[in-house]
Amino acid sequence: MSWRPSGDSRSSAPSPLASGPDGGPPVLDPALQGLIIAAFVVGLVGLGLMAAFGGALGTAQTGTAPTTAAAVAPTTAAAAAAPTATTAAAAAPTTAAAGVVTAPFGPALATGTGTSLSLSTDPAQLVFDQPALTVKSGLVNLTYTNGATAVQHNLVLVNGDTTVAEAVNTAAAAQVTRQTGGAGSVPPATTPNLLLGMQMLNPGEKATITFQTPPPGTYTFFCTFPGHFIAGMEGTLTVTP
Ligand SMILES: [Cu+2]
Repeated sequence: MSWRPSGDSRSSAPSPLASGPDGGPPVLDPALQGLIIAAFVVGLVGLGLMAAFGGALGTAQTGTAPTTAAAVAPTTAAAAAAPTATTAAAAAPTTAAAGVVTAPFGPALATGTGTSLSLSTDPAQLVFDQPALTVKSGLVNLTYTNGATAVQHNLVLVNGDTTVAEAVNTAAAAQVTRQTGGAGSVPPATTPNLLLGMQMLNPGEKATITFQTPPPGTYTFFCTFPGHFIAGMEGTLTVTP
């Protein structure tokens, strides 16, 4: 048992026994046994390395999956963020447009072909080109033109006189902070005594409004652009039987 004192058999066993045989045939050549042990150790180490490497590969593959998932997750998040940003970007104009009146409105609004009526504004002064209109009761197709060169105008028809118009104009002025740009100051469609309202027209712009006249009588129309009604931009609509 002296030939195998410990695990350090490769350095001690071969030198004394392999070089100086004492006559008796060795049961097993210590050198060969050392080689076998060495091969066994190498094999174990190899297996250990393979196991470790395989584990590392498994870990690497396992790590690849999360890496892929992590890559997908941000991509998905980015993809989800993109539409959100797009939606937000699209929502901004939509919200702005929603606060700005872009079409005629009011309980008198109607459709069909009726009596043609035209109205415009002075090119420079804050007045209508006609201070008074007269129309037969019924359906009316009003063509309204902003004849100004630099300011916006609109047209609002109310069931009442100047005092009623002033109240509706105040309701319109309250909308300036809610609506954006120069298209503000349009009264809500639900404003009391409002018969017909419309969006702001830019200089030179024209719009055709079809409405059903109220019962025969005298009504007031005016412009709700800030300051225009106060400046005298109003007129009367007389409805005849
Ligand atoms: Cu005006």
